[in-house]
Amino acid sequence: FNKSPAQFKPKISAANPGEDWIVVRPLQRSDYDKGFLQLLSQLTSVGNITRYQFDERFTKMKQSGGYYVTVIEDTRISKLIGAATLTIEQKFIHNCSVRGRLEDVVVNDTYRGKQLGKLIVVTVSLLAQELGCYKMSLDCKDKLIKFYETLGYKLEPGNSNAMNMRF
Ligand code: 16G
Repeated sequence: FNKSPAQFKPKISAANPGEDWIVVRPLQRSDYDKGFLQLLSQLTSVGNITRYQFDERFTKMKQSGGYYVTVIEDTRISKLIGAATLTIEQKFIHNCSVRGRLEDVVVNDTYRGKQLGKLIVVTVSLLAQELGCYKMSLDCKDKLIKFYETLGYKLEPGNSNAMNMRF
């Protein structure tokens, strides 16, 4: 990271998220009932996932390791209002290092202006650094480039074009 954690100097942090009803924590099984999938559907297509399917996927993620699904809860109403996932890729390069990927970042659009996007992205980015990632990468829409730049992410022209093969 180009910005050390000290340089982020966010007014808000996971430990001090600004309002006492905001809690930042890892995803739990019981979040199936707290609107986790409905939240994700504000990002992209989710489908009709049963509790059983959710449970199986949760178990697989726990067993394989390297998945840090982080959520923000509005504890006044027991609903999730933000989420972001850090996935860890094992590498041989950079001395058997690990690379982080920031995935599935979403904040409920009725909670604008509380800097929750910044809160969850900074939290997960610091976690990646703590876990020894040599870099953290993300894909995003053009309109979000500025947002991620304010948090220390950089475009690397000529070096990091996102390409997909959709199946
Ligand atoms: C965005 C997300 C990515 C997510 C994808 C879903 C971030 C930083 N990027 O690119 O994680 O998986 O959208 O879109 O949150 P898709 O359904 O078109 O793959």
